[in-house]
Amino acid sequence: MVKEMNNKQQQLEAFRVSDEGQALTTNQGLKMAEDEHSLKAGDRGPTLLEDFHFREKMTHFDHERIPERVVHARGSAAHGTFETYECASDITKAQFLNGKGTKTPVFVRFSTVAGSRGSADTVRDARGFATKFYTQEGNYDLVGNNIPVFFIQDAIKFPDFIHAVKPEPNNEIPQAQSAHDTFWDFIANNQESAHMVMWHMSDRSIPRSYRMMEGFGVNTYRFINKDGKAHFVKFHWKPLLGIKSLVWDEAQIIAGKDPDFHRRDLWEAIERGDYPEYELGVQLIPEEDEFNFSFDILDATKLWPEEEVPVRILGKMTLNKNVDNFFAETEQAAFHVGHVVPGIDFSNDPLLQGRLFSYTDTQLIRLGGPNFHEIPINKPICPFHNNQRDGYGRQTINVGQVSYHKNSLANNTPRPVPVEEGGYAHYEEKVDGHKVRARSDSFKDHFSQARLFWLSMTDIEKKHIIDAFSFEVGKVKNKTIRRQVVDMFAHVSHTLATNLADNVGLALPQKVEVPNIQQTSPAVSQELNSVDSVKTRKVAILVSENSAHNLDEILTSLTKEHIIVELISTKQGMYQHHEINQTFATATSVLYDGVYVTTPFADANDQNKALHFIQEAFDHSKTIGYTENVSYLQAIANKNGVTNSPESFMQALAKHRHWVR
Ligand code: HDE
Repeated sequence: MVKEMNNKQQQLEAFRVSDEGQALTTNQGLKMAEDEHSLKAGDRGPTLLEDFHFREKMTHFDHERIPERVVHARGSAAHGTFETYECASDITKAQFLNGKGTKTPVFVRFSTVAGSRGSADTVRDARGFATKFYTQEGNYDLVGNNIPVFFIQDAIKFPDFIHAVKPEPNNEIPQAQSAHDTFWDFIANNQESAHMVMWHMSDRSIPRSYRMMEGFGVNTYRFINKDGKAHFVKFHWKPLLGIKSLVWDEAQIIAGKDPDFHRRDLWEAIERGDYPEYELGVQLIPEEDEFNFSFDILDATKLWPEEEVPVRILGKMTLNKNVDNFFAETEQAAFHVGHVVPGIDFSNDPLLQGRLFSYTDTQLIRLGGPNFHEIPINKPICPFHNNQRDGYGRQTINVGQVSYHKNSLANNTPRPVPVEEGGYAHYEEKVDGHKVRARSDSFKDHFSQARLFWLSMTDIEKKHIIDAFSFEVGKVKNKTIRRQVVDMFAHVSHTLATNLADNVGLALPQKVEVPNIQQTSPAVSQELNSVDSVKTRKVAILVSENSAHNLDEILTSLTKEHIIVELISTKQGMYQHHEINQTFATATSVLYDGVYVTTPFADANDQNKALHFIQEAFDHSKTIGYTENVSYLQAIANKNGVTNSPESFMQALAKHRHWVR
C-alpha cells in the first residue's frame, strides 16, 4: 500500500538517509579502506594517536547518550493525521479545528511517568499522551495523560512529588513503581493527591494497550473564537477500540516476559495497517459560568463530570506511520504546553502555569541548547522567522545584516503580524490581586471527587482498587505511613479503608465523615462504557499433530474478524501445513487476550505445560475456547467465557474479561 505523504512527512523526507549499499566513510566523507583494526605501531604494538578514524568513531560513540527525560523517560511514538469532523469556529479560531475535513499532520508520544528509559511498559503508572499538531499556524502541543486529574494542585510541588515516586535516593530502589515508602509518605502528607491516587489504584494505570486508553489535557485551557468570545476548555482523546486494561498479576508477569509489550503492540498494529484511532473532544465552560460549579475549575485535581459538562467531539486522529529512527524522532521530540496557536490560550490553573516554564527549560539540558526547534521532528511545517541567533548546533544560515527589531535596514522585518492577520495575542484577562504565596480556599476539598470516583465504579472495579491499595501499601515498610494512608482514605470510603486496613494488618479505621455526596459519574467507569470488539485482539491457538481437523475452519473464522492469531505448540515447525509461531518456552498466556485449544497433548509433560497456559489465562479472566476432543477442559466447560465453537468464542472474546466464574 502506497501511503500519501502529509506535509510533515514530505519535510522529513529531506532528512532521511539510507546507508544501505553505500561506501563506508568518515563523517567528513572520506572513504575508508579498513574498519576492523585500529592503527598500531606493529601488529602487537600500541594504537597511534594519529588514527583519526578510530578517534572519530570512538568519540561519537562515547557521546551517543543524552539525558533521559526527568519524567516520562520511557515512551514510544508514531506519526499520523488529525482530521476534523466539523468546523469548530464557533468556539475557537485555531485553523486546524476550523472547516470540516481539515487535515493536520501529528506526532504522538505515549509514555509511562516514573520509570527510566529501559523500564517495563506494563508497570502501574499514569501514561503520557503527548500530541504535536504540525499546523499551518505553528506547532500546537497537547501534552496530556491517560488520567484526567493530577496528584498536586501547584507546580511548585512537582519536584517533591517526583522525588517521592522515583526510586529512593539512597539505594535507587524500586524501579518504575509507586509501591514504596516515599511515594506513600508523600501521599499521606499531601492529601490533595487523594483523587488522583484513586485513579492510579484503578485499572486505568495498567492499560491493555496504548491503542485502548483515553487521553486528557488535564489542565484547564481557554478557547477563543474570532469574535473574542472565550470558553474554558478541557481536552479529551477517546480511543475507538474502547478503554481496556490488564489485570495486575498479568501486568507484573508481562513486565518480565515482554518488557516492550505496549511498544511492540503499537508498532505491530501500525505495521499491519491496524491504525490506532482516537476522537478528540472538548468540554467547554463559558467564561461567565466560571464560578457555577461545586469545584474550582482551575484545580487540576478535579474533573468536570461529563454528565454535567458534555464532551463535544471535534475530529479523529489516526496513527499510520512508525518512526524510521527511534532516537532521531521519538527521543528528540520536544513537547511543550506553551506551544499554542491563535484560538488557544491558558487559564490561571497553577499547575499549568508552572508547566509553562518547565517544558522548554528541560529541553535545554536534554537536547543541549536552544536550537532544538531545528531538529527535524520538532520543526514546524510553516515558515518561521525571528531575530534569535546562534547557540549550540545551529543549523539555519540566516543571511543578511540584521538580527534585531526595530530596524530600517531590513524594512523593519521580520515584522509582527496583527491579530486580524493571524498574529497571536494573549487573551486580555483582567487580573487583580495581592502578591501572595497561597492557595485559594476553593482548592481545599480533596475528598469529594475521590469519593465521586469510588461511587462511580462497578463492584469489580472497586475490588481491583482495594487489591491495588493492598498491594502498594503492603509494600510500605513503615507502619506509621500505612496507618496514615488508611486513615486518609477513610475520608473517601469506609469500605475501602476497612478492607485495606484488614489486608495490611492494621486495626480498622475509626468511622470518619465522608463527603456527603451520592452523585456518580458513569463516564469514569471503564466497565460501564465497554466497547465490545474483537478487532486486533490477540489469540493463542494451542495445536499439535492431533489437532482437530477443523483447525483451518477455526483460523478462518477468527482471522476473518480481524483477530490476530498465533499458533503455539511444544516445538516449532509445521503442523497441518501451518507454521507454529511460538512454543510453550517462548510464549505465555499473558501475551494474549484469549486461548483456543484445538488438541489434547498426549505426553503428560506437554499436557502440564498446556494446562498451565490455560489455567493462567483462566485466572486472568480471559476467554477460553476448545474443541470437543479436549476432554480435560470439560471440567471448566460451564464457566463464563469458556466456549466450544469459534462463534461463541468470538462473542466471549469481545467482552475482554469474564470476572464472574
Ligand atoms: Fe509533565 N513534564 N509536568 N505533566 N509531562 C515533562 O518535559 C511537568 C504534568 C507530561 O512525551 C517534562 O520534555 C511539571 C501533567 C507528558 O516527551 C517536564 C508538571 C501532565 C510528558 C515536565 C507536570 C503531564 C511530560 C519532562 C507539574 C498531564 C512527556 C520531559 C506542574 C497533563 C512528553 C519533558 C513527551 C514531560 C514537567 C505535570 C504530561 C520536566 C513541572 C499534569 C505526557 O518538563
